[in-house]
Order: sequence, then C-alpha cells, then structure tokens
Amino acid sequence: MRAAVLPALNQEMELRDDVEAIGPGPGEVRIRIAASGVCHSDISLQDGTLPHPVPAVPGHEGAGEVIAVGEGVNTVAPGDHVIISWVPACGRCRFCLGGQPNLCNAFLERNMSKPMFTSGGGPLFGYAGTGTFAEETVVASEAAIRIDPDVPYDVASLIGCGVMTGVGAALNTARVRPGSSVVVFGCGGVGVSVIQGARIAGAAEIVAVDLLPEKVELAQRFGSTHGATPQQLAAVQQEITGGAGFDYAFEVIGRPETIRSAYDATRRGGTTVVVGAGRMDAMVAFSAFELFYMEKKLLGCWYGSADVRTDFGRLLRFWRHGKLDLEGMITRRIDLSEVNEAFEACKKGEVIRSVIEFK
Ligand code: PAD
Ligand code: ZN
Ligand code: ZN
Repeated sequence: MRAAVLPALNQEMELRDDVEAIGPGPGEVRIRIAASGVCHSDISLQDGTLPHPVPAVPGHEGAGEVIAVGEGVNTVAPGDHVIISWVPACGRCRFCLGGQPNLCNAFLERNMSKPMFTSGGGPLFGYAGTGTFAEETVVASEAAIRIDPDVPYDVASLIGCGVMTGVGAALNTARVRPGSSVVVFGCGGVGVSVIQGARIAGAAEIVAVDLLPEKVELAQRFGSTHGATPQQLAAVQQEITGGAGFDYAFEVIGRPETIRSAYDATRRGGTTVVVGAGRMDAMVAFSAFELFYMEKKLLGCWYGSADVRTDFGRLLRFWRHGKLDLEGMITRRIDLSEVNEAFEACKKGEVIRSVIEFK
C-alpha cells in the first residue's frame, strides 16, 4: 500500500508503495484511512521538536473504516466508521480510573517501542502509535472510536487531534466561564479550535492573535470578536480589559516567547493554558515573586484533557447542530503525494488545516 515515510529527522517524506501495516493481533483493529489532517505536531516530528523514533509513517489525525479486527475485539466490527485517537483510554490505569484518562500512557508507551509497519523488509514506526499518512493502519481497539456513518471522513479526521485538543483546552482544561474575556495566541487548526471552544463556553470577548493578519481575519469565522497581531495586542487588551489582562490566555504555538506573552496577557488570578508543544530544552522564565503574588493559574494541556470515549461524540453533536465549524477549517484538500508541500504551507502559516483525502 501507499504511505508517506519520514526516513530520518530533518528530511523530506518519501512516498512509498511497498508499505505494510502489521496485524491486527489480539485486541487490535485494521483501518482503511479515508482522511487525515496535517497537524503542526507532524512537522515537530520531522524537525525533532517532539522526540519520536524514526523511520516512521507520520500522521496522527485520521478517520476511516474498520476492515478487520483481531481476537477479542468487540467494540468495533468491520464496516464501522471510526476516528483514530492517539490518546485512547486503557480503562484500567490510575489515570483512567482517576478521571484523567488523557494522561493514560498505556497506548503511547507501547507504540513508541514497537514498529507498526514494514517497508522493503525494514521496520517503520507509526507516529504517536497511529501513522495515518498511510492507506491502512493497525491500532489498539481503544484507539478506534466508532462514529455514525453519515459523518464525512474529512470532518471526522480533524477531531482526532486538533479539534479535540483545542476545544478541549477551553471546555475541559480551562473550563472557560460564560462572560469571560479570552485571548488565543496562534490561529492554526488548534488555535481556531480553542476559539470555537471559548465561543461554545460563552466567552464574552475572544481575541485572536497571530503574526499573520490574514489568520487573524480568518479567525472571525470561528468566533473571535477581536483580533490583533502581537504588536497590536496591548491596545486591544487596554480596550477590553482596561489593561488588567484577560481572564484566560491560551498559547497555541509552542514557543517560550509566546508562552511568556500569554502569561503576561493574563489578569491577576486568571488562567494561562499552554497548548502549544515546544522543545524539551526550550526554557521559559518566571520571577519567583510574580508566580505567587499574581496568583495566575498556569496550566498545561495534553490533548484537551479529553476522554475520547465521551468527548468525540460530544464534539460531533456540537458540529451537527451548527455550533462547531469543521468544514470551514479545511483550507486545502490534497493527495498523499502532496504531503511535503502541505508541510511547507503549514510552516508558512498559509493554511488552517490541509486534509489528505485517500481515494
Ligand atoms: P499551525 O502551524 O497550524 O498554527 C500556528 C499558528 O501560529 C500559525 O497561524 C502561525 O502564523 C502562528 N504563529 C507562529 N509564531 C507566532 C508568534 N510568534 N506569534 C503569533 N503567532 C504565531 O499549528 P497547529 O494549530 O496545528 O498547532 C499549534 C500547536 O499546538 C503546535 O505547537 C502543535 O504541536 C501543538 C499541539 N499540541 C497538542 C497538545 O496535546 N498539547 C495537540 C496538538 C497540537
Ligand atoms: Zn496533532
Ligand atoms: Zn489508562
């Protein structure tokens, strides 16, 4: 089958047609991928921002049809339509039982150490245990979340990462209160999902911040009430909050400077949420005084603090009733052969999401 392969860090992806997905073994399912979004975290695999074994099939935001199930699988059957999740819940560990199933590591640990594919006789890893830039993939049954067959695959794929993370950051991680003021740094696929989550939560003001004025403009469609480039933010902050700062600030880029800006834009006692995925060695500085005196809540956000067993269905219900715009997030539809160009477009900030369609 066809798949995009990242042979080594900092290299272009190769389109190969001799790739095979291993399995399904007991508890696993084989999925024919129909659509996969391109998330910035795929670029962070390529450039080493996020550590992961290579060679690998990138892609972690996909949806498709179950075509075979391994022994003991009773949650899905061939013919079912599913969204693939890279943070499924094993249902047994202390995090799953303790109400924080997004911190369950059972799945990720297993897949970081076990190749999922072969090509030319050699093993290939699957990014984040999913590897959705391939015509077929095999994942643990917990990672295949069944959806109604009338949900288009392109729309469904986005829920697998960017939308779950962004909307979840607002609804689950921050629990944005109605009437709040919110600022969001970074208006890519994850950032506009945070904006949509804040809108659903009933925020009064939502400020979209991006280096690119076009992105600030595009964000309006998803619910921002104001927009600013980083240089313009101080004036907008003055206008909305009288200079005090926002109730909630979300960083959705993954850089120390913008994490610092998000903290600074948060009011005393407000909440800063770090969604962007930065490098392990990139440090952010805070004064020992401001951390206690300002009483800001600095929250990390892993996969929108999601419980995929219930949250995917919740997001699809928002979408069904016109409260979550998923079609509007797809700025480009591409073939798998165009995936390198899609990475370039994402790096330049030209797209909200590119979606690979498998014919
Ligand atoms: P994207 O590249 O589509 O969007 C990033 C946006 O940020 C672009 O519009 C840029 O123009 C803008 N930008 C870049 N630098 C600056 C700056 N200095 N100031 C203002 N704007 C800037 O990325 P994405 O939306 O796919 O992903 C965003 C981040 O979220 C990225 O770091 C990704 O790895 C991370 C992520 N985290 C999780 C998680 O679980 N925490 C899940 C998925 C993605
Ligand atoms: Zn992602
Ligand atoms: Zn678990």
